[in-house]
Amino acid sequence: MDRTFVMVKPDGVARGLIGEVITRLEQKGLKLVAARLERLPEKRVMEQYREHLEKPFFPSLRHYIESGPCFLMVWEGRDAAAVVRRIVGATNPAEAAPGTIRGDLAMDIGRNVIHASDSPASAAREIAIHFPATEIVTYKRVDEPVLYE
Ligand code: D4T
Repeated sequence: MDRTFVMVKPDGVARGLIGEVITRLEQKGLKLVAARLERLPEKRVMEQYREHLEKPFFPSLRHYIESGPCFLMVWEGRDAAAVVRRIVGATNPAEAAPGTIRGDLAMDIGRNVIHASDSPASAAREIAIHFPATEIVTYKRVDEPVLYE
C-alpha cells in the first residue's frame, strides 16, 4: 500500500476542522497510520516548504504555519497521494471544486486549511521529515476486504 503525508494547518485546527478532515479521509477508505498535534519547529517548516523558500509568499506562509499547532498525519491506501490530492482540491480555495475540502471549507489561498503531498516521492520525503518509522503503526481495518477488489 502507498502512504501520503497530510497536515491540517493552523487555520484548520483553530476552526475545529480536524474531525471533518479525518472523517472525509476515513470514509473514502484510507487508513490513518500516524498522527500528531504540534506546533512545527522552524527547521521542519523550512524542510517541508524548501521548494518555496525564495517565493514572495514564503515569509507570510512561514509566519502562518508557525502561528499555531498543526495536525500531522500519515494515511495509507492504494495511490494514496493522488487520491488525497483530489479530495483536498486546488491550492486556491476560490477555484477548488465543490466537494473537495478546500472547495467546501476555505476561502483564501493563504488560509487553505490543509496540506497533502503532491506525489509518492514528496510523500516519502515529507513523512521522513515529520515521523520516525517507530511512530507509524500497522493494523487492519475490518472493511479492507470489501474496499479493494
Ligand atoms: P500545500 O503545499 O500547502 O499543500 O499547497 P499546494 O501543494 O496545494 O500548493 P503549493 O505547494 O503551490 O503552495 C504551498 C502553500 O503556499 C501557499 N501559497 C501558495 C500562498 O500562500 N500563496 C500563493 O500564491 C501560493 C502559490 C498555499 C499553499
